[in-house]
Amino acid sequence: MPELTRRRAMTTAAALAATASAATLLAPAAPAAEHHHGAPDSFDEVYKGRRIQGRPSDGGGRHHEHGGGYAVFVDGVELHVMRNADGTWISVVSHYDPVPTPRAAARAAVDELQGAELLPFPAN
Ligand SMILES: [Cu+2]
Repeated sequence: MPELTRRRAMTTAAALAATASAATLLAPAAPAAEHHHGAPDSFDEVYKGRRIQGRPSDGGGRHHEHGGGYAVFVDGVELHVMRNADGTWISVVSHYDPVPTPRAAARAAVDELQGAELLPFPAN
């Protein structure tokens, strides 16, 4: 069962990497977040069988930014999220349903996708 193996691997990695972020170890394509200005903490979990991750990003040219400074991924594909002025968050998948945290936005996206793959947001 690939999902179970994956979950176990994640748990093991998290246990081994007490200080280093497991997300960094498992997602080498993503840049390390070196500084963040009051951004929410990173997260990494399996929600409804899908891996959701979030971490502060320095906007190092990976894609256009709205000043969010925070990157969210669903199964390794970036989910474009935006922070509203009041501190709530939305994503491209649920633009009109603000939620309190990036993790909540990631979970809402998983709910919304209903198992569909997330397509990479077109970079320009
Ligand atoms: Cu955008």
